[in-house]
Amino acid sequence: MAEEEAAQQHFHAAGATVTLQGHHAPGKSSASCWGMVIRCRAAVAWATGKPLSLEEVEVAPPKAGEVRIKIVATGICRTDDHILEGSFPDVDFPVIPGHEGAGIVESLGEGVTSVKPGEKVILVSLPHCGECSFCLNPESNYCLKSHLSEPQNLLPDKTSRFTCKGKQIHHFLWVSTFSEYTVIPEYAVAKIDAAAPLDKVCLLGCGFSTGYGAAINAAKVKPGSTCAIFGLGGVGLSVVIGCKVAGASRIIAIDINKDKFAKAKELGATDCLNPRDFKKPIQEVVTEMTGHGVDYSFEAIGLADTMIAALASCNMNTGVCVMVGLADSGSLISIDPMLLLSGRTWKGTLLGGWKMRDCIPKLVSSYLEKKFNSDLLITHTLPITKVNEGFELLRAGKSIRTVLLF
Ligand code: PAD
Ligand code: ZN
Ligand code: ZN
Repeated sequence: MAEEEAAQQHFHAAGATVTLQGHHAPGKSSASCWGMVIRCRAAVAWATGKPLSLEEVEVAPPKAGEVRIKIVATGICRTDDHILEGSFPDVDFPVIPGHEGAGIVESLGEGVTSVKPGEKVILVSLPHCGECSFCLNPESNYCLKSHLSEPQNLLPDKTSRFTCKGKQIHHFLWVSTFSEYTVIPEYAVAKIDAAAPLDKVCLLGCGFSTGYGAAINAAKVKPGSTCAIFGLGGVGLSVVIGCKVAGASRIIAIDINKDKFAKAKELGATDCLNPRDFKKPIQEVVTEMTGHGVDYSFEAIGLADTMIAALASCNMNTGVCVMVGLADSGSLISIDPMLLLSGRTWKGTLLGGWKMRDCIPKLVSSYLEKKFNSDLLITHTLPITKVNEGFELLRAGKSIRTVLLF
């Protein structure tokens, strides 16, 4: 006990005091927390429907095949709000949410070779085990270790690395980026260029990559084509960026919050529509505007009605509709089968279809080469202590992306 106390130390990181407990591994730098429990700040969701609570948590060292990461910045995505509402499937409480994060490798479990302490990384909520049949399929980005197949509320050995006030806290999609330190399997870590600004590229961990990839990979938008995007949050506006980069000639941006239109236009939208300004259904408006409907439509809201409207907005023959928004778990859609019989394609995408671990480093390089400007999505930057304010801004429709800093 006395020895353990003697091994306790404090150091200052990004303005925060982090307490370490345990012993230094022989040969490791004394500045590292190798093999020790770290006490740090995290935003914990104790139950659904409650605000997050900022707590001191203990983060155990990584086990074999795991990496402990110091989170530097994390975005707030609507999916995190779905957890708080209890509408995201199969989440166990208490939980540390957050899945749009970037950070620095702090220490490694046994056998980890692909990253080193000090390297910059983005945490990927869609892992890549590299062994399952989907990982081995070059066309697929869905790994059978992903949450929808096997809940990622605990690490693969079915234990958590987080405790708070003597209670076990669950991981979210393994990443839990609302904690100053987090532990995840090596195959959910993407190493990125050391020049990347973490407070900006964190968005590539979810929202940006999802929307951009929905246009580039899922729809495969062609130059000169027409597109309609339902929902102009961080995800929908990233679809707008993707359509623009792909060379679409007409990009119709649709939202019930007209305050989103200026940003949509800045990013490449040619037309902005508020369904509440029209008497007829918005799919009829889009069809009339374009002759027979758009070539590609996207739903980035998560509502059954707008999913059907998006489907009916693309042309009945070669139109492709991509579903991106996350509907409440258990909700159902009913459509007229004639919508599909004449040839329309209706599909969904997780994380924009990217094999995240391989593709994130390339997307970061494209960001650094200024192929796209995802910084324009960041409307607010707040300290983690103001995490609930970040959620309020999102719910009030006042932010696109808030980046939280530790
Ligand atoms: P957001 O809340 O920032 O944006 C949603 C937008 O939709 C807002 O601008 C709303 O005003 C608008 N909206 C709401 N209702 C309507 C309506 N009836 N008609 C038109 N517009 C409307 O969310 P976000 O951009 O962070 O995320 C969007 C969805 O995508 C959300 O459901 C999220 O959970 C999901 C998502 N999916 C993936 C994936 O891998 N498929 C990844 C990340 C996020
Ligand atoms: Zn796999
Ligand atoms: Zn997300």
